[in-house]
Amino acid sequence: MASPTQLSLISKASPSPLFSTIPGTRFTPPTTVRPTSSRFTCLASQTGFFSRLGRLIKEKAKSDFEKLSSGFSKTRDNLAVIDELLLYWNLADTDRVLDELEEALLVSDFGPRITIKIVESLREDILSGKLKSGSEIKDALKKSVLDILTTKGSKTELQLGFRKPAVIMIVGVNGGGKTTSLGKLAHRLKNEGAKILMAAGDTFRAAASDQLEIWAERTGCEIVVAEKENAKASSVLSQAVKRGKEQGFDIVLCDTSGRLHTNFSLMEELIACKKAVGKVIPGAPNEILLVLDGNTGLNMLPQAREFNEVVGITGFILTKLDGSARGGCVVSVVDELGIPVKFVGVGEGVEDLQPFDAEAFVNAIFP
Ligand SMILES: Nc1nc2c(ncn2[C@@H]2O[C@H](COP(=O)(O)OP(=O)(O)OP(=O)(O)O)[C@@H](O)[C@H]2O)c(=O)[nH]1
Ligand SMILES: [Mg+2]
Repeated sequence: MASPTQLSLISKASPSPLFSTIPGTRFTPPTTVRPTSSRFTCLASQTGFFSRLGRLIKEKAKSDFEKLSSGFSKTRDNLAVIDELLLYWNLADTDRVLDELEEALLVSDFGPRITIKIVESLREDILSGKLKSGSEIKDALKKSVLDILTTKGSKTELQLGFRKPAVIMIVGVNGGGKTTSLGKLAHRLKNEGAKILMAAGDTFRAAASDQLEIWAERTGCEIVVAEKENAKASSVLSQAVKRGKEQGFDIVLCDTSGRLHTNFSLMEELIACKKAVGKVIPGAPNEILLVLDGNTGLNMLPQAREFNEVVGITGFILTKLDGSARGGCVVSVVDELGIPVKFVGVGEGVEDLQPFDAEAFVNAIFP
């Protein structure tokens, strides 16, 4: 196991407006900072810091509909045929229209189970006379999708508990977008005044910690990396969380190496990481977010099931939706696993991680 001396705390400039910029020092009293209306200005030790932080981030997302909407443009294009179908809909055409609607949902990776459920419920309501026009059918379609997302994956806000620091672990298969998502998440949380420590838990590839260091620099966060090669990921994470606790960080964001969900020993390493973090702070990690590549569509389902069985996933981050026309997988993954999508990645820039909002999503794909 790597000893604490094998690990170094690389202190990057930390120009948080609310906290001391000197690494390892206490918070400056909030009274020395002029609060702005959009910023959260309360210390973590005060009641509700984390729940308010989660809520605030989610609320901000609502005002950034444009970004979410452009991220889903390819999926929207796939589904545009539905508008054309419904524009000229009449009762005699019901079977043909529903067949084509079914096809459009399948092409966008809603998955057969959800697609059939939605289409059959529409058919019933049309035949019983409950839905009488194309626009009523479209509203009912939107409502069905929204109902799935809100009943099965309603807790889309980050759940960070009450103890400082909160710990978030980012996990997933190779190349899904873990490190990038961690960097973007750090940016969002830091913008709301949280003091963030990154932990370079991907000890598998030498370049991995360099990549995270670039994100630390870009976002002005501090980072813990292993000094020696082949350090155990679990020791890096446990050292980082200790550091976070001793030095008053609000949130420790833990990167991990990419692993195939079918690789038993690598999946065991994740269990070790989770345990190591929990030994430092009982109850941690507060969130284990599984990064899923939107381009893989329905193939993400077995990955999600396996990761969930091994470490217990608390939420998904769906990445690369900007390049994917398969955005329906958002719905199938929530429906199949009953775990909320918490963020969606809609580009490679620092601002391109959007908190997931079910209503905004439905309006983005069915305008
Ligand atoms: N277009 C787009 N690209 C993304 C998004 N998220 C990540 N990427 C890109 O995907 C590639 C892989 O991202 P990483 O963050 O390195 O993925 P990772 O899961 O950490 O990879 P490993 O550590 O190798 O397992 C990079 O080129 C990212 O810029 C996204 O939401 N949209
Ligand atoms: Mg990575």
